[in-house]
Amino acid sequence: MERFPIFESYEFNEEQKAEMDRVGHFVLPGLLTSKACERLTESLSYIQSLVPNAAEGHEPNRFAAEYDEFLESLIGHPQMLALARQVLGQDLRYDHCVTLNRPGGNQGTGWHSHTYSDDDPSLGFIRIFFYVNGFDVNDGGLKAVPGSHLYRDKYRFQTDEEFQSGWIADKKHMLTGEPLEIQDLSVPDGTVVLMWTHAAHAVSPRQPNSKTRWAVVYAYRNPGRPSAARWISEEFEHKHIDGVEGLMSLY
Ligand SMILES: O=C(O)CCC(=O)C(=O)O
Ligand SMILES: [Fe+2]
Repeated sequence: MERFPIFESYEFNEEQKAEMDRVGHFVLPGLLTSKACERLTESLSYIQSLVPNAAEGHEPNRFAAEYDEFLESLIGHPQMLALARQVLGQDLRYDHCVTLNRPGGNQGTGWHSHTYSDDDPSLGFIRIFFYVNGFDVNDGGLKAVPGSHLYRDKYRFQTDEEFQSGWIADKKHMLTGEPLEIQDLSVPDGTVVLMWTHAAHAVSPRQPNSKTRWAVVYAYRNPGRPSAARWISEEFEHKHIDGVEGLMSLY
């Protein structure tokens, strides 16, 4: 597969890394090149067309990179790996690639976090979200709670109010002592969002008349623990993919 730049230039040094570690997510607005957005839109539309006839246990949205060569080629893209390593350090593994396309009227999702190495924060797990055509508040919009990732808790709440009274209310930011608060994000086309997997997040419903929100997430982690979200078929684990040598195994 032909390689071309997927990211515009960006800054991610110690200052940005410290923010990521304090807040739990980091937004890189408009990071994706226009060619990357074009190719991603094609690939994500293709995956979406396969969804109605999905094979249970090997769904095209959940094993997306196994169904599309361009999505596959991004797992080991040098710019993708450089970004993942800026957060996780050198020793990492690929974990999953899931499409997050949300057509008009999509219900979004309630508050939750994801788990990995819950008792040992020295092992990290990040999600790299590509929001190809962005999103607005209350229109397939990602919501987050800065500082929530430091708790490494697992929960599920449907509404903001339930999450507020059921979990947020008695929590303080572990480093700053500030009360925790819900943040509604709004991002332009081509935005990449990095998120520690333990961070609380939710997605608002997509408005009925809005076009499909095209998005995909790539996950990487430091090896050392089993991973619940490691959606890789055995065949794919052993496939030769440029740039992915040594990154596919669990440990
Ligand atoms: O659709 C999104 O923006 C995020 C969905 C989600 O909760 C996830 O990928 O973990
Ligand atoms: Fe999630």
